[in-house]
Amino acid sequence: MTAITQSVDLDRRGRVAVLTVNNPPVNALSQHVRQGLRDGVKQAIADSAVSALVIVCAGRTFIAGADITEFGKPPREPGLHEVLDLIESSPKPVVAAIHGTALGGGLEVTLACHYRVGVKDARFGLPEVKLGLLPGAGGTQRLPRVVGVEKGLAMMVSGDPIRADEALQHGLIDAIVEGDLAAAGVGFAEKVLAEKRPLKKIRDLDEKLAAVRGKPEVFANFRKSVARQIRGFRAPENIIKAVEAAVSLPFDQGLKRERELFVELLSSSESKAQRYFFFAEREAAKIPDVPSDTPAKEIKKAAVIGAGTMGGGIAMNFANAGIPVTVVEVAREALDRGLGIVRKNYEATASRGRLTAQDVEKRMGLITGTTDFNAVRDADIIIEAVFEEMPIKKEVFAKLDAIAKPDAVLATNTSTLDVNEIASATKRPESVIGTHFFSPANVMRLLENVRGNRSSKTTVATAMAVGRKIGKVPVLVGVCYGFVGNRMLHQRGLQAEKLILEGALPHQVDKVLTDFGFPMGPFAMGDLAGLDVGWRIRKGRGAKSPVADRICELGRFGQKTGAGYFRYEKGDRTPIPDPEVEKIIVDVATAQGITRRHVSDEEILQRLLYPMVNEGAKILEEKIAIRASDIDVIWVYGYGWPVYRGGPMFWADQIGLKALRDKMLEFQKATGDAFWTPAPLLVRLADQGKGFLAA
Ligand code: 3H9
Repeated sequence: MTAITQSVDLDRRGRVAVLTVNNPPVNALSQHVRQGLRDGVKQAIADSAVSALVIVCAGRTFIAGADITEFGKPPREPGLHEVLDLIESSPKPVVAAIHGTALGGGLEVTLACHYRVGVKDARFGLPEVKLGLLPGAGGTQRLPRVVGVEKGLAMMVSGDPIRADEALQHGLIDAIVEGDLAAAGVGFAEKVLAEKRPLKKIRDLDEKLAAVRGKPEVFANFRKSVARQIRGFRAPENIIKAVEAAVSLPFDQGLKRERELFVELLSSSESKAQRYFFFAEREAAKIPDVPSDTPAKEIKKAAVIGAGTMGGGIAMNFANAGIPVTVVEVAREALDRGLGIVRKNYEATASRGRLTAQDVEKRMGLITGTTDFNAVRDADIIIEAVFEEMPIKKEVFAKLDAIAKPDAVLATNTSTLDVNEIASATKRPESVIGTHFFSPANVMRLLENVRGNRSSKTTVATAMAVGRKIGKVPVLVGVCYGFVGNRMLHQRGLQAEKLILEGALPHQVDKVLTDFGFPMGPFAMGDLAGLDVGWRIRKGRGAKSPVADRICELGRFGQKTGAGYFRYEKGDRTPIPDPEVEKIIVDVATAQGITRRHVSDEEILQRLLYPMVNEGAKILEEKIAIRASDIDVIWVYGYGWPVYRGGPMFWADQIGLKALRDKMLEFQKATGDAFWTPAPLLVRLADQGKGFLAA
């Protein structure tokens, strides 16, 4: 075995050379990997004792793509194209032997090989779109030549990988192999040699491209089918253009076009934000004083207290992950209703073809409903999702304390209440933590794990691990009213209310945010969630929100009553501006002596989002969030902040904190409202010319 570089070895098995890439953790195509592949392939070609080559990877996966940390830095030789040219033009057959995930540049390496074999559980994909990029090493030109234009477009625009059986069916791999992978690769290479199979170069294939040549409707239809899903993103359109080039241009010219389109994306703000976010998401898993080797409790059984909308959704997460879960409710009727909704949800998914009837039964089989609190006795984690009232929560926790196993994690799904106070109802506050799910709990990816003053490291590590296990993106936060997400959202809500009194209308406010990239604005969101909830809470507390109160007094509770801030046609969720609401707004403004004026879209955006950033700064200073990027992860996964704008803190850094602070001061001067006082951290960073992320 010869070490070509620190990450690539060359070995010979009979007449087959085996190049092994070993660049943990994911075998990214760092400079030394590219060099190792180039020099290793050259050596093998030059070696007269070698008749064929196999490329294989050590560790947990085949090459998972370009090394993302190298993007934005000066390019270093050799480029990936040079390596791929060399592989493709090798006079000796090159076979890629694949396990784990062959992604991005990794899949592109295999597409330059003459043959590809993979193990049964390997995955194949071009996920560059998720980084705001396109496959820039020939992927847009080669993939459609193998799998066809429509399949290629679908794979590249979604970025989702396909399984080995599907890859085989589409000709993306030549065989599924078993046993030792390098040996299987060598065996396949021997077969190629013995059968004198040709050097299959994907660049020379044309049949699947010819099938759509002169049929622009194929692209037009594709664009139409993904229009909603790609709104606001830049990369998908460039991918489509690159594939159009594959169809209309000779291979080398197509590659040139791909390069231009790639370079355009590489320097785009969207890709910069998406690449930042890739690392932000992974960073959120790291907790400085709870290292990754902190023992987490294994969760074999879970329990949820409360079979309401949240409780049912939370239970589904466990069932989906194959973990048995007991759902406890006080009354049989409420329990049956809750579990009935869970079943309806699963059946709806099955009717869309995304679950089989057996899956539905299997998952329902993992959920046990009961009215007997003692049934939680053997659960490793118990999540309380009862009514949002402190006395009730404390009563539940006192009960749990008496029943639960000594080492069980006791979690509360509170969205506003003090986790420390809830923990004080037990004799084991170290086992108590908040697990704040977002609605619908079985769909939304965000999980705010709320660390109490006394939550133990094991409790924290367990809540983070279980979050990942059930498919969530857990972010650890501290205790404060509303935690991170809702606390920031509240600031936005206050301004939204003011803006409509000053002169904007709900649809204008909402449009500014949907144009920015949010799936909906604050008023449509209120209508979706139901306006009556807030109204009842306000009445209980003697609080007022004049416009919202008047709307509720008319029985307009939002979508469920066909009207709220907007009106809705039967069976349609499209918000339609309503003159009746406009009249209420104008009346309230008049009663408050406000002279309505034209409010620009720019002002709306600044007034909605700057206060959120300011609150984020306070949250950071209070150490409620560990780092600025965690706040961004919360906003992207919990509130639909467009990922191509990175998140509020990243976005603020792009604007520049000085400009942001100055604008806040301007609003403060104009209104005399202390609301606009910039947070001390914001002021400090602005003075130092720094950003939240570079701080
Ligand atoms: C591309 O290929 C462009 C081409 O077209 C060529 C153009 C010329 N680079 O996710 P994990 C790190 S674009 C650098 O927790 P998992 C990651 O940050 C690329 N680092 O593991 C983490 O570090 P840390 C196209 C990378 O098992 C550690 O590896 N490819 C890269 O849950 C473990 O990652 C992609 O977009 C990278 N490419 O999932 C694939 N990838 O431990 C991106 C990962 O310090 N990667 N790291 O936090 C993935 O999707 C997942 O990492 C993967 C493994 C599925 C592979």
